[in-house]
Amino acid sequence: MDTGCVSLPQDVLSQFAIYGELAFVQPFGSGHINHTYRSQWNQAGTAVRYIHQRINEQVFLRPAEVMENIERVTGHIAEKLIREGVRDWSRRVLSVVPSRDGKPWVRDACGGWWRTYLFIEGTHSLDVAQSPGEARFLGKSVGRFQKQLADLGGSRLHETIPDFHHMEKRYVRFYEAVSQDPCRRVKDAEAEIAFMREQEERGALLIRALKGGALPERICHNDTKMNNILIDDLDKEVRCVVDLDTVMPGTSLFDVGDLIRTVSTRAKEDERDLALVVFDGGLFAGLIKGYLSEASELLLPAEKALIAESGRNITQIMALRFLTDYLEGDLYYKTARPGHNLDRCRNQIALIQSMDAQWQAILDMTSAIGDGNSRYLTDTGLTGSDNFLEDKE
Ligand code: ADP
Ligand code: GN1
Ligand code: MG
Repeated sequence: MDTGCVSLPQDVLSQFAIYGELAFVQPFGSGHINHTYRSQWNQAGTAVRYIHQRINEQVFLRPAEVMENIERVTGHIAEKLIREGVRDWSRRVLSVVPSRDGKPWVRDACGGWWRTYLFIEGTHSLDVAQSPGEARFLGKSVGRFQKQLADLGGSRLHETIPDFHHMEKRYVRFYEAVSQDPCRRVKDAEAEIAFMREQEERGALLIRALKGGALPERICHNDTKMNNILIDDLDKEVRCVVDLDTVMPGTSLFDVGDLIRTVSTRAKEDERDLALVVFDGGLFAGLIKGYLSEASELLLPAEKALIAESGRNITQIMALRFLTDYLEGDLYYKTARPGHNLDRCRNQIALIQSMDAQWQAILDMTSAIGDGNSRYLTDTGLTGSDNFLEDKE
């Protein structure tokens, strides 16, 4: 749910430091949280495009802190890329376009907060991965993102959504929704509620390891689902990780976990035909290979040991969040049809069940990749993994 001006007001656009004549502006992307638009301008005969977003204040209670984090993070990465001599650096990190009075946002007449980024041309994002090679690029990009931020100096980043991946607190809210049942929907979700109850103890593993100090706190993205990663239209390599609202302290495992959740299946997150929601070993292997090729030097053994578990864990927290939102009356995620959140929850549960059916093989594959031995695997026992074995470097 959201309040304020949802369409992009002209007077907001005119307050950003953008020059030229506006050609058009239209809604853009398939994100669940912010309101996103793309505009095109004529700047002395050249068409230039921008992304504008109204920050969802229901979700991000302190937009100024979100923008402070984003400016620090993008500034740090840009500086690094320029130092390294990367010529197309402005396609590899988001660039915040300030307001005419130098702020990273503009407020609208309803009090809403808007920001603008340069549109990264010649890229697209995907909701499902097509091949192990593509999965490898996606994994690589998140490993690189974690490395780029490992040496960010200064104070701790703001927690833009406190306890975002705190499974135990998510369960407290879930149980409240079940007991209060404000929309009388519990009766339609009994099997899913029972499944989530059974999984509660295992689900707490990651957050307990982080809070107990067994896992190091790192700056992470916290929302690395694949449509937050821009892929170059021509060479199909990843150019830029976007949607930086949740970049804040966490564990590296939240990010690799969300990648596993979204990249290791060929089914969309809201696919209703659950027979299609299958964990694909080929995509998974490509992804982990790419991720470790960048992140391996950074990660501690305790983090590496939980990589497979992280995929299951983040899938579980998403199943729980979709189900809670369904029970609460679809207050958080944008929905396009009745029961959309329940469909998403069922989809995520099916993915967990598909992982469980191949669990030992997933663990074996993960450690073989970690040890650099995956090429010796001939029969992995994973669905779709033959693709990976054939996918040469
Ligand atoms: P939400 O928080 O609602 O998910 P995002 O920041 O992810 O919003 O933006 C929605 C979509 O817009 C992304 O999935 C991505 O495909 C696209 N996008 C966002 N920023 C840019 C950009 N600067 N250049 C090109 N595409 C972008
Ligand atoms: C939301 O903003 P978007 O659509 O990239 C959500 C993520 C979920 C994802 C599920 C701030 O991501 O946590 O994993 O939906 N973002 C927020 O698709 O809650
Ligand atoms: Mg997004």
